[in-house]
Amino acid sequence: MKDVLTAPFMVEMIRTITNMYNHGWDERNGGNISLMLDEKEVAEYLDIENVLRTIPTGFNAPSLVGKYFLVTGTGKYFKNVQYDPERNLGIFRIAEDAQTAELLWGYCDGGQFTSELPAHLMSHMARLTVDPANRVVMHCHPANILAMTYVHDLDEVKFTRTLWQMCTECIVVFPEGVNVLPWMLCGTNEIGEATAEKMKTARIVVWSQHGIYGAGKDLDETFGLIETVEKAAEIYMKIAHLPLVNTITDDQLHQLEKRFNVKAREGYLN
Ligand code: 2HA
Ligand code: ZN
Repeated sequence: MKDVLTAPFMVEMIRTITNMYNHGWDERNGGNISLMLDEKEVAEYLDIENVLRTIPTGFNAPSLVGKYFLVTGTGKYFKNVQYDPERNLGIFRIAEDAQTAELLWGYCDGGQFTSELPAHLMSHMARLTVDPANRVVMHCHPANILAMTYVHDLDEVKFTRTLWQMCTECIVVFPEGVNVLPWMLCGTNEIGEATAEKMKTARIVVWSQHGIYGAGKDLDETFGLIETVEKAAEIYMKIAHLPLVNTITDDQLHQLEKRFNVKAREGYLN
């Protein structure tokens, strides 16, 4: 059996987590990632019959039975993942009962998956219904998108339109816009259900006064998506208090749609 620390999915996960920490998106134990894995790729590195522990997830995930996930640990710091992956990450499979995680590797200090697992698994279920290629759910606390939720209207159309106007490439990267949740208590099934519902219509869900959720087919795409949204929010926070002299007009946004063959969310442009 090959060393799981050399697996491309593990190497990419650790690089991404380290990069997110270096961007200042994941202070202390902030943020969490779940990456869905194929059974075949897991079986190259781990004995999938050897369940180390079972951990209740606290909710039902019927469509994820038998699915494998690499997930950050609760209370763990992104800063430390690269130095001790086996303590800070875990690989598990969702058991037949749909509400138990079968641990195959990691959480070696007796720990367990992120407290935000409900939001992650429910978001995976929701994204897979609209995009069977979805593999990643990523949560973090980028400063500018967070700041924006204190000073901007949280209406999804208005919030999305402002972001599209901040950088030319935004409408190309997230034509479906961003969905926004009001402040809610984190770590609960309720915020998980609300996030998953929002994930059916967009790959980005902003958690007001908390952070952001992104979804995508791989770590690079999901990281890039959050990076683009956060860049737009940064521009907004630089200009929001200044007189606006120029913007990207709806006519120009329509030109971008044509040029890049994307369709803006229905009803979001004039
Ligand atoms: O895992 O970011 O939302 C720490 C958090 C909770
Ligand atoms: Zn958080």
